[in-house]
Amino acid sequence: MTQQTGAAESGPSSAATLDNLLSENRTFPPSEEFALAANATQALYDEASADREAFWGVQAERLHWDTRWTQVLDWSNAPFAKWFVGGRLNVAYNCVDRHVEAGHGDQVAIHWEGEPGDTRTITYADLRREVAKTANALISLGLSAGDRVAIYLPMIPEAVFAMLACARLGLTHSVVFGGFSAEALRTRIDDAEASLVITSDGQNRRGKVLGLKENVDTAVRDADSVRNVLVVRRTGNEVDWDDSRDVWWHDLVDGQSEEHTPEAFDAEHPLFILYTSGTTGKPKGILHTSGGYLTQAAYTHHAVFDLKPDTDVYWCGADVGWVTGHSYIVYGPLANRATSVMYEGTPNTPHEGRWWEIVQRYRVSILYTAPTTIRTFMKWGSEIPAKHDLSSLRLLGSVGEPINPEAWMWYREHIGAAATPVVDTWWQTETGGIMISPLPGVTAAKPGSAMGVLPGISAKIVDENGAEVSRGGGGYLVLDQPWPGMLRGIWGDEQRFRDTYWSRFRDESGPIYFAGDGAKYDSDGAIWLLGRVDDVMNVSGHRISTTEVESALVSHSSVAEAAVVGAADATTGQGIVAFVILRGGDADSADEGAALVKQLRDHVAKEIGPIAKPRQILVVPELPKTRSGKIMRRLLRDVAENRELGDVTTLQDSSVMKLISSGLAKPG
Ligand code: 6R9
Repeated sequence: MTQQTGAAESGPSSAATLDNLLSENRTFPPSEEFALAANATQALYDEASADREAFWGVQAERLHWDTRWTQVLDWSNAPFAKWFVGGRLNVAYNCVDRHVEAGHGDQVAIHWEGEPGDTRTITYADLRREVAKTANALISLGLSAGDRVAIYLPMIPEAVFAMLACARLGLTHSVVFGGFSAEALRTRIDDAEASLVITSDGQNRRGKVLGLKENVDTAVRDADSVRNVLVVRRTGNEVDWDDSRDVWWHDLVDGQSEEHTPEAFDAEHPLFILYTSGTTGKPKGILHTSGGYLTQAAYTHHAVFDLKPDTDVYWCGADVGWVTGHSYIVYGPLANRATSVMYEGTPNTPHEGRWWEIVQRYRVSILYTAPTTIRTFMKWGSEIPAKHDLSSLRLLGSVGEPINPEAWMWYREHIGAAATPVVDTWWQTETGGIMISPLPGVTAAKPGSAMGVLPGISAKIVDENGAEVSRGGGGYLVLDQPWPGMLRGIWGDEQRFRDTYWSRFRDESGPIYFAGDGAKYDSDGAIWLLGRVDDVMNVSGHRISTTEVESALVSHSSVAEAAVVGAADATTGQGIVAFVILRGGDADSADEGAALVKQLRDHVAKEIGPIAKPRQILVVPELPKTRSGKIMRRLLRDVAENRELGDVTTLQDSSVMKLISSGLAKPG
């Protein structure tokens, strides 16, 4: 790996812990009872390997198609895939109406719980009405198929109504996480040229009200594309109002007709854009389309989470602002007629047992969350979940970053009564749905491993020349066959799409997809994910690019230069550590220095969002650079993680590291 330029400088720092991981030999097969009743059995692997495309054709039958496809896959124009060619469907009809038509209108779709404790119960019949009304409202605002809509909302049911109303009308939504700043929102609105922004007055966060509408006001100030802002009243705080642009949700949506006839769209009609961090400061608008995406979301949700729609209560603790929320709060579960829990707030408001109270109240049987959340619960102590009745849980899932075996064990033991299967699911915004995961009724899972590729998916680990590594070997994770939920491009940037994902490796049949993750096979052939090999950090499961944070820092007038690394963090997976060189004279005393560091942290939060706030900012006199001027983040990570320095011979000036390390010895 060390011969690769970009990758080597910032490769996964987990080499030391890897040996421990790979000696992990505990395995947890499903109980006989679970295996016997499981949705997915060994037969699924056999069917998929017999004929992959036919297999996906069968999976697509989970959906209602107005017009059946004529060809499962057209890969003739790789890397631009077409799945279910000629097929037509309506995504929202598949997630809502057809369940009502089949007699399940009274089934609860969403048990929603607000942070302050208010609740709403939304049946499939309610959902059908709300989505129809919202769709009619969007029509009345002059929107039509192909237009882009930015959705900037907290975790309230209107977020789901809005997404589904867009899907129903063939509008392409771009959900922007409510924790992002006005600036981040503006970039995303501009890039997609959204004509409508849907937001709320504010959001509840740890018992406080945070303004959302005010961020939108800032973001749309010079956004020519935006004609209207549709505002849900959630928190009741005062908001500025522009009569020519702003519309209250309750004024517009509530009075609409509850009837709306869905139109069928092409399988490749754009469903959504979701922005994710890349290795440059500019986020990438990942584009997903309809038929293939929904097929994979529904199939994986059925097979990996073993959903039994008549009896299960499913809860994915993500936010709709991330891809996990798209595929496993909205599209997958609703396509499968799940009864879900949706929770607005933070896990420790008003107390650290809030999640377990919710599990107990709704008898949640399937829970899906991220390792960072699990580690937080571990830190709070196992006596907290122990006070609640969690006996309804029968399956646990993890996503977002590698899960360390201790966290996996704790999750299974303290949340899953030492009995439930735990599925560690690897996938990305770009993949649309889960790619690598145990099947809960089949796989004997090892704590910390995502185990193997799902039936229908093809992936391997290759060395820098693209040759598959042998058991025990590590390298780069690639996806060597197209899959239905795959991204169809980066919005407005075909070249970046090719360069980022398809230019690194190819095989005899064409380009193959480079995931940007390091991985390793253990001696049994199980897959262990090792983290990103590019300049992307993973903080609490959120992808944040080092460059993005560096750009934010140098946009502050006191900063001359900045280098940012992700350092191992016991709770968040990685923490953001920034090294900054100040412009002369800005922080002459220790007090001034401390005040400035605080200012810088706030500045990053304002530019990107609170999730990008550096854990630590270290003021340094110099940064380590190679002769070609590339910052050696690997060395900075050594410093940030208090390790012996690695090889410094490629440094232009090897005394720099001494300077940095000695500077850090000082308090502050
Ligand atoms: C779904 C999601 C994608 C990146 C991915 C990888 C990391 C996600 C993981 C995992 C190890 C898992 N990642 N799941 N690493 N084990 N089970 O998180 O999408 O936000 O796009 O992040 O997250 O590094 O490349 P996204």
